[in-house]
Amino acid sequence: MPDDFERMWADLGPVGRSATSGGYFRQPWTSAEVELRSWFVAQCVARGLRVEADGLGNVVGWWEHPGASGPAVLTGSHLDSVLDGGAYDGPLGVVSALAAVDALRDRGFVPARPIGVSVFAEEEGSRFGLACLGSRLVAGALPWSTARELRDRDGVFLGDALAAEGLDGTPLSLASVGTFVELHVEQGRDLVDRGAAVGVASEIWPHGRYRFDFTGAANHAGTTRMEDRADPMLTYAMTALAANKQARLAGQRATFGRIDVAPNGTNAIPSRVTAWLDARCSTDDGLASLVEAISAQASDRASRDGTALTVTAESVSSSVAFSPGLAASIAADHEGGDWPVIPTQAGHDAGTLSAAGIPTAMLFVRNPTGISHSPAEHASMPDCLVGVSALADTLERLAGS
Ligand code: HGY
Ligand code: MN
Ligand code: MN
Ligand code: MN
Repeated sequence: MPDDFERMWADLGPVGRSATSGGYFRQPWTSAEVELRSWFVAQCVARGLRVEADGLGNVVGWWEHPGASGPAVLTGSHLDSVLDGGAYDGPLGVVSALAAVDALRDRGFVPARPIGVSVFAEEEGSRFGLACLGSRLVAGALPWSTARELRDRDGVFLGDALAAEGLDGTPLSLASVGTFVELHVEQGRDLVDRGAAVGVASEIWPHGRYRFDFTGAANHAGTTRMEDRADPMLTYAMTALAANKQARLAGQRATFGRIDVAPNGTNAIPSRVTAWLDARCSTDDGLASLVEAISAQASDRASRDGTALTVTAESVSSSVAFSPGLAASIAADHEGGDWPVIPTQAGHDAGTLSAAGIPTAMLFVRNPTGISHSPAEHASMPDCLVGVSALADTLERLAGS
């Protein structure tokens, strides 16, 4: 079994990897992500799984053992990455799911219920801006009429990007799914602090993405007196400082990780700065208050700078509480005690499926760097293998007779 995991992991290593940073560029419906999806289909076929691929790039490999019936157990994650992302965020859950199927077969396990291994498309929202796009469409949380009008940074519509891959936007159905389990690399330091190789998720913090459009007046960087400017970059910069302070004081998270500046010239005061706020909070009300406070400070600053501001909520995901019974049963009674049950501030397809009413659980594998969405993300091979056994044990319990 360790061999299977390591071989699969080695297959993925070079796909979409930057020679300069060592990070990954696996944006959805680009060559790297398409290659990964074909690899996944080939892995399913090699295991005799029935492949169900939809019109979005979501794929499930079904292990339908003769006699297996009733609500299916689905496990998996995503293969796309953020820009310059790590190797583990997403692919670890997919490779572990395939390796868990191998482990169950090695154990001679006979599933009483179908088991599916899934890959969901555009989990990161790194291309079309909306995270968990594939799972949202499958879960009915987003209409196709809205999704197909989303544009990437080059102005390409989602509908056209899919059509170029021969995909028509039709989602697969999760009607047969009774439970979903997603294994994921941990994206913070909790498991390192607790000295545990594996943990179980209790909840996902509410989070959202908000577009701040600051407009001012383009002018000459040299001849325009400092008091005569309407500089949207200044308003943006003060807003970024205010957001950081606000989130620190409230014990929450606020990040401006992406900006777009027009006309983007060194010797011109910009006419426009568009900046995207990623905000996360432990409660829905807290998230609303955090964004309100940041927006109010930004507006106040804009009026002092002679600039204008509009704030648009592009997506907001409410708090997700995973099935406590399922989490407790997965976490209980391991060698050395129970596994920690911990909240996460990261979004996941598991959150979308849970919000759609499917009982859902997540397993986390320790990340010794505590760093994610960066090439420095890591998980040790021994910890990954503990994760595979933990996932296999969970599937055995959920799909057993
Ligand atoms: O941004 C996130 O929380 C995620 O990793 N999709
Ligand atoms: Mn991620
Ligand atoms: Mn992920
Ligand atoms: Mn000049």
